[in-house]
Amino acid sequence: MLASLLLNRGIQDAQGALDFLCPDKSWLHSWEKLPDIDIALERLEQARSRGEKVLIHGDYDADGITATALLVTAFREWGLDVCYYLPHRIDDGYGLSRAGLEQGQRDGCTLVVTVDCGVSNPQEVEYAKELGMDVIITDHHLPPDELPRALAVVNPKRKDSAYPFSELAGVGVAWKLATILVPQTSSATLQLAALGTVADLVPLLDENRVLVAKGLEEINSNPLPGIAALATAADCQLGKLDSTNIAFGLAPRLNATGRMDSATVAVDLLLETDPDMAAHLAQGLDQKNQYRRQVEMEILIEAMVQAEEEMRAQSRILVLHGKNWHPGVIGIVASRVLEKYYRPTIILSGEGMLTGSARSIAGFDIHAALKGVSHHLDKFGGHPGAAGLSVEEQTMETFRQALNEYAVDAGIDQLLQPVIELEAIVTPGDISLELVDEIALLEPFGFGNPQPVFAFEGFKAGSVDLVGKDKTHLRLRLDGPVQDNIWAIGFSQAPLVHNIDKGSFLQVAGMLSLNRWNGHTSVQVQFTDIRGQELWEYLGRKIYDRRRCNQPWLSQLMADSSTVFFANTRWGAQRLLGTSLENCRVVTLPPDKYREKVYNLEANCFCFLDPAWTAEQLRDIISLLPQGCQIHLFGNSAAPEHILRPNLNLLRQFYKAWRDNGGAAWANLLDLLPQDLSEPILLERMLAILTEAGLAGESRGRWELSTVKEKVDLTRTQAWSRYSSQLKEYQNWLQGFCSQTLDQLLA
Ligand SMILES: [Mn+2]
Repeated sequence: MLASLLLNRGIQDAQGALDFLCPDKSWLHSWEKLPDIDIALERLEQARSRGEKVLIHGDYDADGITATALLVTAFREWGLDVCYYLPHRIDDGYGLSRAGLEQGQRDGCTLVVTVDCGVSNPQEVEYAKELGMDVIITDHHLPPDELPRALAVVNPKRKDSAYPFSELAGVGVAWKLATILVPQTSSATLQLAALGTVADLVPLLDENRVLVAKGLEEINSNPLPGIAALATAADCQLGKLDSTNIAFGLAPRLNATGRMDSATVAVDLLLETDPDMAAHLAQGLDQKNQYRRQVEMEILIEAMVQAEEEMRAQSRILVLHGKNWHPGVIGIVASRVLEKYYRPTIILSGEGMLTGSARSIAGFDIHAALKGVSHHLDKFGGHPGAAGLSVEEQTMETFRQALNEYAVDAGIDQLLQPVIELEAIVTPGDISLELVDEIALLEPFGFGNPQPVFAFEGFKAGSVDLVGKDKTHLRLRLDGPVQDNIWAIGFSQAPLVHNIDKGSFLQVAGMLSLNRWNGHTSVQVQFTDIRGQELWEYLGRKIYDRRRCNQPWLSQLMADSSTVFFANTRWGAQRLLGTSLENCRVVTLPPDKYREKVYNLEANCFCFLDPAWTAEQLRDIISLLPQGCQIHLFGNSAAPEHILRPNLNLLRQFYKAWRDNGGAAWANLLDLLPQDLSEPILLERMLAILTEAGLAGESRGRWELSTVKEKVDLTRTQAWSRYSSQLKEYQNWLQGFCSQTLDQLLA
């Protein structure tokens, strides 16, 4: 298994495997191969010997923040006088900034060293020179054809670079420079390099893997006060931090400062030596992050409404716009919308000139798409998966159309189905604690080295349950052939419950992990998708058979407010829906004249709590529902059959109660029925029988009892015999409903 996982990661020989499994600093590439590094080093030595002041210019994301903190740490230790500047996302924009250079000049700096930026800023480099400062660029962004005329441009992505690995983060390049000045084993710089490398989503392979593995070791044994405080603020367990904690706990908090405000405070935190002060600063970052989440959620709600409209209009690329959407979070919102609809998404904000952020799906190059329609754009730039742009508000509509036409021509329709990359097939006999340990050798996981996702085959669905506070998680037991069961959990995967048929074979996509509980360790599957047996289709509608077992499928349908529930009686609906009845869309079906209640019902999901009154009716209703919808058939074991034809006992009791009460309005009469049978259809039928027998009559909307002189046989009325045959038919239908196959039922 391990060998095939290594092969999947492009590792083909024993040495490669050894290097991968035991990441070690000893085989890192020599810094001497980095372009211009000797020039940079010479100028730094000169600065140190002359006692010059050096400006470190970073960037406002986690990569730029950690890279700045790293060089400040290393330069100070080496004996340089430094100050630092991070651009402001909204005031300065991305990259080397004039305001920063001016501040450096005021502070008396004569040398600027950039981290994580600068290679795309030729004009700012010229400006720095005008201000009397030399410029050393360290960066990892793809350089333009013509490099800025800086003293040195240290960038492994330069066309003329001889450096063997080009995927370093900005902080990785800064770390290479730092290792020349301070020992390679310096704990502080390793920690910062690991943090920024994970956060910047560069592939965790080659040197990045070593940096992250070694940096995590340092973070877990002897964390910088700032990193420890940040981890605590993020609810991560000190000493046990992994790359996932960094990606989802620490990095978002670092990034939040630059999204909502100035990121300088994040550098202050990483440089802080006093634990109390660090805790205070980390709290501040955490609050910024909470604020970021709140703003993001508000925008997301508005964006989703627009996205729904665009989906209805069959847009291939979602272009959404809000005047006041915060430019610092539109990139994250674009990712969220993409997750939900799996369409490339562009979020624009502002008035007049709109600025935007684009995110794309696998296989669709959004940068190329923007280039293809660039005559509608003011500016654009980025990568195949993510890009930035600006466009005039007036041209937004033509841009949207042109972009969608481009996408269709580029064959986007082939790509709109999300794909899960499965690494290997796992069958019941394969699973063991040892296998999980083996997989753990591939850590740290992240971009470029994902935690392996497997296809689990040969398992049947055992017990199924919705769990969690809002019942949004799905837990099920995967049953192997010889009592080798394993528990599986899917976070926020409750909707997948409809792909599961208890007792039948499943295909599950998921990761293996250990579940430690009550001193007991077991293997569990964390799944992201489940495929069940092929669905049964009828007249182009998908039929889900839940006649034998209502839960937890019914709960999941009740949680979706758009589901339409059909029931024969209000009482029957109450039996299955309980107190949620009031919040659900319930349609009670009469035995006849039901069609007007079913026409034009708009929903994707319909649910029969009772199987209608007859087979013909069930088939007819299904044919009236929208093509492509889902239809769930449930079994309602306690259907009140006698509603179709009241029994004599009930008629007698009703007659007596009526006589004693004297109430004659229709609603009052309904109250005279036993509570569990208080259904309009029953009352109508009782009145029809009584009227035909001459015991009751209606005049001007009021019902009156008639005086009886002789004994009346109600069973001789035509209404009685008509209802009796309906009842017989219904009883047969109910009996057959649970015992027949779907083919037989709907044939
Ligand atoms: Mn970067």
